[in-house]
Amino acid sequence: AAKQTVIGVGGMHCQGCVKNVTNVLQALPGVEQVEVSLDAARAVIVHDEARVGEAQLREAIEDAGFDAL
Ligand code: 9UX
Repeated sequence: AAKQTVIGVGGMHCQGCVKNVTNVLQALPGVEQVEVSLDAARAVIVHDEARVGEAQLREAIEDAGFDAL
């Protein structure tokens, strides 16, 4: 089932960071839609929770060098 998860993202300083976070999240199988906001410092992700869970989303953000809050 598709689920929407909101994760705070720390350490983004420009639209390049936004693009980087967006790309690493979109690369995960099961991720269907990603919206990352620099102003709100958060990522809104629609994903198939049977394929990818919140822990993996957080891990991808951290692995890209940002803080999943
Ligand atoms: Mo912007 Mo972010 O120059 O990792 S890309 S600070």
